[in-house]
Order: sequence, then C-alpha cells, then structure tokens
Amino acid sequence: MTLPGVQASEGLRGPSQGKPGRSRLAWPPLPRGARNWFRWRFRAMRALRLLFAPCLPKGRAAPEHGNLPFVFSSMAAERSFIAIKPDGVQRGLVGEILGRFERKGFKLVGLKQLTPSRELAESHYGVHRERPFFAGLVDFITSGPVVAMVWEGDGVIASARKLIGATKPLEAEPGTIRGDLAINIGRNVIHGSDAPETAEFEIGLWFTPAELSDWTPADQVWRAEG
Ligand code: IDP
Ligand code: MG
Repeated sequence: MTLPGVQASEGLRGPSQGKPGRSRLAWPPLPRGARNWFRWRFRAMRALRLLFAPCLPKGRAAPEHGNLPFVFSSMAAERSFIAIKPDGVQRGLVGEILGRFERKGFKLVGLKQLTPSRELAESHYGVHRERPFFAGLVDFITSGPVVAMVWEGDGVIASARKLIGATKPLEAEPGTIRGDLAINIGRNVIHGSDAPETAEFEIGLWFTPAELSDWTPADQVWRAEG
C-alpha cells in the first residue's frame, strides 16, 4: 500500500515516455523543446512530492484528493451540520445515531455537546420564524443538551438527509434514523443541513473554525478511490 499523499494520480503524473508498463497519453502538437520542458517539470514535481510527503500537514494531502498540492486538497470536501436534538440525547440514542454516520463511511470533523441558547436556536431555525410551531420548536431545542456534529465526505449533505429520513417520522422509511427511532414530528431526534448554503451557515453558527479538525482516517484508501 502506498502512503497517503505519496501515490501519484495518473492525471497529474504527466504524459508517459512510452516505456513498457506505462499507460500512453498522446502528446499535443508541441515543439520538442516545450515537450522536454513539461517532462522535466513533471519529474521535478514528482521528486519534490516524494521528498516532502512526510512533512506535509496531516489530512491535507489526502488520497481522496489524489496528488493535488495540499493548499487545494481540502477544498473539495463537502461538510454537513448534524445535530442530535434533546430527545435523542435524553433517550440515550447518541451512540446509535453517531454509529450510523461512522458506519456509512463519513468522517467526523466536529463534535460537541451543549444546551443551545435561545439566540442560537432562533438563528438556527430562522427560516421557520413565521411558522406556528416556531416558539415550541425553540423551547424544545433549548430544553437540554444537543450533540452538534460536522460530518465530511462526498455527497454528505444529501446522503445524511437520506440516512435521517422524512421530517414526519411516521412517513420516514424503516432503516432511516427517524423511521427507526421516532414517531412524532416535534420529537424527531435529529437535524441535518438540507443544502450547501444551509450547511455552511449552520456550521459557522455552531462551530468556530478551531473546533473543526482537518484529518485523514488511516483507512481512507478503503473508503474511497484515490
Ligand atoms: P427537517 O428537520 O426535516 O429539515 P424542517 O421542515 O426544516 O424539517 O423543520 C424543522 C423542524 O421543525 C423539524 O425537524 C421538526 O422538529 C419541526 N417541525 C416542522 N414542522 C413541524 C410541525 O408541523 N409541528 C411541529 N414541529 C414541526
Ligand atoms: Mg430543515
């Protein structure tokens, strides 16, 4: 197995020299001098990557991002804000719910337990401010500890919504969190961001950047193709 960050991805390896065992990529019509310049540039970059791979910050040269320079490598990662509501915490469902996201293969990058202030709860559910259930919802979400989380992975926002299930637990499919663990819309145990913009807003609302860890699971090569 190759070390994370060391394995060269085909797309960035540069055109092959036509040697046995190497895949051939056709050269565009370039003058010979330009071709040689590109060849040596690819070789120099590869050598530098191999040399400095052990020094790169952990979690930056993640294999899921191929061999991109580390400044770009974490840009592609999608994140979602997930919260276990007070009913889920009170009913001892934290391990069960967390485990479902872990087993799916997503990466936990933020986790804390807190009883939200009214201000935080009202901002979080601001889009529902005019709805008749708003006051009750804020009372409920501030009534006890909430487990706030940030999960990361390709497609995590939409996938988490599938894992969570429909808002009304009686309409949620069996196998989903709400379908398996809840019966009432006002006690539906979990929240999940519904779009990239809401994910960004909610993560910034509940977490400071310092509370989020950028890391690479040791088994990342077994989770996603590099
Ligand atoms: P979501 O949690 O599936 O995204 P939203 O429509 O965004 O669903 O509603 C936010 C939360 O507000 C729900 O999870 C639920 O706790 C609560 N809620 C939504 N509709 C009702 C309702 O009709 N009665 C009581 N609570 C509701
Ligand atoms: Mg919602």
